[in-house]
Amino acid sequence: MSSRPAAGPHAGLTITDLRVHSIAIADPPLRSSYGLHQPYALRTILELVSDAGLVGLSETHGGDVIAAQFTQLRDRLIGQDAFTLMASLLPMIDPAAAPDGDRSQTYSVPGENPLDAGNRLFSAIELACLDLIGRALGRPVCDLLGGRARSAVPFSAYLFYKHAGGGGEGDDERADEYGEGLTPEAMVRQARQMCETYGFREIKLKAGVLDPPVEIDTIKALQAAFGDAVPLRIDPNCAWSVPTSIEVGRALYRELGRGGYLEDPCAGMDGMAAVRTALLEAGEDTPLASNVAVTSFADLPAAVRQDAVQIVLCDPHYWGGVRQIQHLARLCQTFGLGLSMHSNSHLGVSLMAMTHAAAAAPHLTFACDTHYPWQHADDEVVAGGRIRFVDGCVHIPDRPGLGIDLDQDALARGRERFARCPYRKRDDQAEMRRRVDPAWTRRLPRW
Ligand code: GKR
Ligand code: MG
Repeated sequence: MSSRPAAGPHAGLTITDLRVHSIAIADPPLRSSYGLHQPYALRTILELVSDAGLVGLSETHGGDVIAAQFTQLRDRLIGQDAFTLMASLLPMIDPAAAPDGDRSQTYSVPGENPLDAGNRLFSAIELACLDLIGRALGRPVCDLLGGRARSAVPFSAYLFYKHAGGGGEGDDERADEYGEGLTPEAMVRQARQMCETYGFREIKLKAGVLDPPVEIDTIKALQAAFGDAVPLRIDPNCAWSVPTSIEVGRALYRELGRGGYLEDPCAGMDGMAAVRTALLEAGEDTPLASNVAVTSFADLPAAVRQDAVQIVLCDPHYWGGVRQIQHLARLCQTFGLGLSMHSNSHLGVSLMAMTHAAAAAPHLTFACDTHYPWQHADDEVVAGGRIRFVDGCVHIPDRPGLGIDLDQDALARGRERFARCPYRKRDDQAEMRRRVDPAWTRRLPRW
């Protein structure tokens, strides 16, 4: 049988090119257990071009390695039909073929486990394909996925302990919008400012940075400031031992128990399971969430068997794309797990991908994470500028595909920034040594 599409108005969308843009965007000095954010975050913007002159967009993490991987893929994509292309790439995300290895703690960049590299490439291409198809059919991406469970997707305020500075370097240094944030009081200020600006109604604190008692005080101060109506979550990215995780979990039972969660307190599935067991034995059912112990479908059976994770943090960039997020949502519902969404420093193309993925996942049980407030308007590559939040939500635009276009001048400036800056991969440890402590090493557990 011929695999050629039948003739018709949208008979096929033949791929004629994949344009890969490595860009750098200013990033403030945010802290985590991985170290310190560099003055620029690296992103990759993809343009998937069809013979009809349509262009599908995508954004994912950046740097030289992934750009080279996309360039290598290019020849496999050219000449294929966007409607059927992803089937030929499916082996890249086959869970049965997922490489074995420790997904929990050994890699140096959060969310970018080398074992899941195939998923990340597949995700980015799938998104560009869907944007392309959406443009051709005149339908939003979430409608191509079977329709939306919601048109407005809620996001959460994402607080970071931070040093003074707004990101960028030299002549390109940016104003420090949020100021230094290294005390509970400063973090309450940061939260107020972010919630007032964006309308967020849930708050996440990136922890694993200061001594646990200070981080406990920060959550307590946030709870006192915002009250019970604003759920709180805390994520130390595995910086704590099992006993410390239990101690913090118990100290924050009241604060996290109201619709919040404890995210990746310690490393590894066994550690997470031990924390869960101890909390339950103490009569405390604070759910544990993860984007470290669980980063792919291959991790789910053990997570469920061991009751190690009660909330999965999906990410359309990492889990094999927006369709896989729908599958994941159904699985989470089946096994009684919650679903939330992870993020990393990103621009508006990623934000819209996250929004469409969340819109098309009926079982999404928390507001999604986003780093978007930390990025600067000057760096946005979306035509028309920054995506708007209304009451903490991003709305699905009434436009085809992802609903956005690229500003080619802004994209060119992003490429120039990438060419100028010395960073070629994210390295929070190197930046921590450069700016804060030359002897600093990531130790797990630190406390
Ligand atoms: O931006 O430093 C950061 C975060 O630590 C990020 O990279 C994590 O992947 O937000 C993420 C998380 O929830 O672990
Ligand atoms: Mg996390």
